[in-house]
Amino acid sequence: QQVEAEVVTFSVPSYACQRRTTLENHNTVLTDALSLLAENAELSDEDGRGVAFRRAAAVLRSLPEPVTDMKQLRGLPCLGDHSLRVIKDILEDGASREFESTKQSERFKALKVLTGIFGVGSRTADRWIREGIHTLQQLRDSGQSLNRAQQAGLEHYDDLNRPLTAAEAEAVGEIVERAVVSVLPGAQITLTGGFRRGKLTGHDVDFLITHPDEGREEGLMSKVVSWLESQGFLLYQKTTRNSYLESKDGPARPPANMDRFERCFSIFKLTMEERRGTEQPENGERNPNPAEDTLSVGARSGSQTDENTPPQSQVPADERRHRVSGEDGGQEEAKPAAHKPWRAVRVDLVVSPISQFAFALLGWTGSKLFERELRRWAGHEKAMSLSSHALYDNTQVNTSQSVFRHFIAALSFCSVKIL
Ligand code: DCP
Ligand code: MG
Repeated sequence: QQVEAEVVTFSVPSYACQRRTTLENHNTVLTDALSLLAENAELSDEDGRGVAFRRAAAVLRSLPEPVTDMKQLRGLPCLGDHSLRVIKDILEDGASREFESTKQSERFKALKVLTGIFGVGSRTADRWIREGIHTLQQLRDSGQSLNRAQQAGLEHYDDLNRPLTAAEAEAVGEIVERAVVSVLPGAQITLTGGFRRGKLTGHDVDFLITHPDEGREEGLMSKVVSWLESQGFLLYQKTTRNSYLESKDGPARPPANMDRFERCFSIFKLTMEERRGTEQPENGERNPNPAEDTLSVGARSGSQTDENTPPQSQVPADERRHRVSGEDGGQEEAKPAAHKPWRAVRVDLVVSPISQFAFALLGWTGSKLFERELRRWAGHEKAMSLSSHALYDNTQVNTSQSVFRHFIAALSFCSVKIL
């Protein structure tokens, strides 16, 4: 950061994974606008534009103070013409017409509502909108056939769109731990995703499961699912099997973005008892009003994280509570729980063999932009391919030897500690 003719300019590395970004965001107005435009692009299947806006938002989020003058942005990476135009409008006119009109547009609102249904992606939502369906009621009245996931998504819409608190994530963690330990003692579960990065709220809870003896994790997922089902914890589940070793020539290189671990997309039924378990007052007394009770912990909502917030283990517990900044623009307060003694919660379970655990943990800690940038950095700057399964040295034919050394060396360039 230098002072140049009274204008503070900033210096920021190009890749998000090379930057340390705290949860404190000094440019929320700008990042909220760029994040909404990113979301609109993603929902319109314009991924390239979406990533460009996400990268621009991430750069602004990493700045140590508010931007007040376009001159401060000189030399910053990832700010394309389109993003600069939006920033300029906000700095000079107080608002971006593109941001305002997108936010108000019927199409954007309908895409948000419809893709808010678990199991509905942007293509399905687009098809429905073209058929005149913009609201949940119109969808219910339309007689459209919904698959099992979408039916569950529609049924539990309000719960699944209400942010989860860290206390609720912890309560889910206890259930998953009981399931895993009952069916395979010695197996280990790790919280991943946004809650591992120290976010105070999330849209789901993600877990990675492994066993210290290679191979013992095989068949684990179906047993865990059966246990959860038998105890009445599952409202919905769909398991996809591990396809990493399918190629007869050995491990196939996984596609750049998705991993091939055995994975269970599920919706848990989290009862008031389970939720209360993690926030029991010390004297053992319970709040007579359960709806208030569950929202008393971590009720400060909004999304907080960024492209390279350190994993939770690096953030002191006290700080986790208090550091708040907006990631996706949301500063929405958690609404009171519905008047029923349970809520639906999206939970993702992933099983990894111990030999791939480090890569899986890194890949599932996120954020999505951080992962994307880390892979781009590995590929472009280090000639390596990083996935949630392995790291390949693109310049070597047989890569198995030196990979881990490279991996650790690579991580030392990033503000990530995973082991
Ligand atoms: N992930 C990824 N690419 C995807 C999907 C997931 O890299 N297409 C990784 C990074 C994510 C993690 O998995 O951080 C978990 O995915 P989520 O969608 O659950 O995202 P978060 O947990 O980060 O946020 P949220 O609070 O919305 O759950
Ligand atoms: Mg998550």
